[in-house]
Amino acid sequence: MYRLYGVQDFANLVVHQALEELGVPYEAVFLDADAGELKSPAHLARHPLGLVPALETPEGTIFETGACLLFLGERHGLAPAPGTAARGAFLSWFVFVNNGIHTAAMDLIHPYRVSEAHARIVSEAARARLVERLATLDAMAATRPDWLSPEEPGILGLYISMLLRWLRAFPWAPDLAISAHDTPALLAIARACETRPAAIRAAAANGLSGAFFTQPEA
Ligand SMILES: N[C@@H](CCC(=O)N[C@@H](CS)C(=O)NCC(=O)O)C(=O)O
Repeated sequence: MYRLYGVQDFANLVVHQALEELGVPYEAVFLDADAGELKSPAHLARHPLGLVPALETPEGTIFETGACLLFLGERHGLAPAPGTAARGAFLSWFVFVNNGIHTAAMDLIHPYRVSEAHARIVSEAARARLVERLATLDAMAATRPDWLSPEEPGILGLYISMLLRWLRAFPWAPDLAISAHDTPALLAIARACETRPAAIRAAAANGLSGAFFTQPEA
């Protein structure tokens, strides 16, 4: 039995969708960030930085979105298994998304964390990096590897889809938003993901409906 700790529509969304797609037993626990529950001793014991997601597993609690997804992927599927021919390529692109796109998305959305005085410049620079990296990712996705295609659900497609939601819905300034429609191969994956019953169920638990990945409302 897994227990996923999160806040509605935070990064736990994608872990929630993976758990639901895998059909493994889990419980989702939503914390109240405004009430300080992320910084409570109980949550700090799960996540040293007091962030989400944190995933309680039979072997202990793990944190970081990428770690939670890779852990579930190794155990249950939705990714090439360790030791298979596709694992190396899959890992390369997964880490690229986690390290190159997720982190840049944070700067697009929360540039004041880098510099309050230069928030616009930080967000614009992040946007430029994201546009370039998304084009690279889109070109790869257009080759439709088994582990990243609209036909097959997977942890990488779900992860990319959630990030596309954020880039469109939550940039620091509205004119810096990035549309999934600029990256057709990624758009096709996000469209497929947002119509899967499992992803819809998890999205609903996070208060989301409609085209929550491709046409999100902030
Ligand atoms: N690199 C971390 C980032 C975690 C993170 O920043 N989570 C955000 C939600 S998307 C959070 O918990 N924010 C609450 C806060 O900043 O207090 C991961 O991928 O898990």
